[in-house]
Amino acid sequence: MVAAPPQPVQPLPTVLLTGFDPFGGEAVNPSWLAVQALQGRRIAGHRLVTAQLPTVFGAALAQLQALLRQHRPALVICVGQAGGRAALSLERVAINLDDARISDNAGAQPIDTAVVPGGPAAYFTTLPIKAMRAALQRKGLAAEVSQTAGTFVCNHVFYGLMHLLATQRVHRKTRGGFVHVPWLPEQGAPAMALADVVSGLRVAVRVALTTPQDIRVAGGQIS
Ligand code: PCA
Repeated sequence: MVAAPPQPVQPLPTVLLTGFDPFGGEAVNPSWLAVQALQGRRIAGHRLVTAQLPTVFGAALAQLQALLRQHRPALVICVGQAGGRAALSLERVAINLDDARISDNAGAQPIDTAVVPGGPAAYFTTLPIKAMRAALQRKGLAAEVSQTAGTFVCNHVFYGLMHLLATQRVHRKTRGGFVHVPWLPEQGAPAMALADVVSGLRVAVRVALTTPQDIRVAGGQIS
């Protein structure tokens, strides 16, 4: 019998998950606490890599760009905190606008400026957000499709991500989007327990990796 030649070990394709550092005087940011808990996990044949982005206009995007170059992920989900929201918010649209109500963590407060000068007004997520919402709700987790990621650093990173994925050839097959998470109970109400945020993100990643075409169910708002 002839021995089979040794097979090269194929590294698993990666999923990049990012969270943010605390901002606005808060002690924690649940987005990073939840994302961090998933470092190294395997989901649907992919390996998760995680990183914390600074809540800083410009610097957050520069770091995200370096991470994309380093990991060439198949899927990118950026996660941020949205105090006041009660559900995992699957963001539909990123707009080309920075308009900060508070300073970022470097003291900057851009007002009415473009994320990418000359870029399109908006990008849609390429995540199957309706299928993600359905799967999250089946698990008993509060989830919604959101029509705005705001105009602070989260929208800035979401827009920058979608612009990079849309314009850089190496990333043409990479899916990406943004999820906002509620406060933790110790930060205020409404809140979601950290364990629920973590399991919600696992569900979100699995559905994004296994749902090529989103389902078509209503998810809009009247106003
Ligand atoms: N939330 C902020 C920025 C960092 C974060 O976690 C936002 O929604 O823009």
